[in-house]
Amino acid sequence: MILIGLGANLPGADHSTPRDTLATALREIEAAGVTLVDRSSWYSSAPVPASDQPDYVNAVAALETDLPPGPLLTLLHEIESRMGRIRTERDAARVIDIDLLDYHGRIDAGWPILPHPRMADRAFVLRPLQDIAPDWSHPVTGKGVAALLAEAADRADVQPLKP
Ligand code: PH2
Ligand code: MG
Ligand code: MG
Repeated sequence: MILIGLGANLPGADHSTPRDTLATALREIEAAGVTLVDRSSWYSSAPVPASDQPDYVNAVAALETDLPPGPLLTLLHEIESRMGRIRTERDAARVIDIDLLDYHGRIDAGWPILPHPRMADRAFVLRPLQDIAPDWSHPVTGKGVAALLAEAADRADVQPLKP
């Protein structure tokens, strides 16, 4: 399974809402020839670390593709740029962020780092991930998604959006 995390907390270049931006990004991924296998619900989450940024919309999707991790992440970054992402400092508010979380359980310390180095303690990733992959376990520690979520400091701040 290939898992990506999506997040947004600023309106898009075309004034789209964060949720519409993420939905458009998933269509762009499909238009690039990558199969969208599944998508979680949309979640609202407080920014981590806590700040006065707007709340995020987060989701996780499962993909299928023959692209190796590097070219896949390059494609995801191209889609971010097309949607108006401007990179400033780390954890800055953003129009869109698409992260490669897991690539068939591969472990890699190079680029991209796999699994995503901060996914294990982020409820805004783990909660949507649990929707589509409740049996997922962390490739390095073997811990299951439910156990990781129970330990995540931000778990109370992640709530499903109304449909
Ligand atoms: N992404 C970050 C940093 N903090 N907080 C929330 N709630 N959601 C995110 O997607 C997020 C974040 C860096 O990518
Ligand atoms: Mg990120
Ligand atoms: Mg990113």
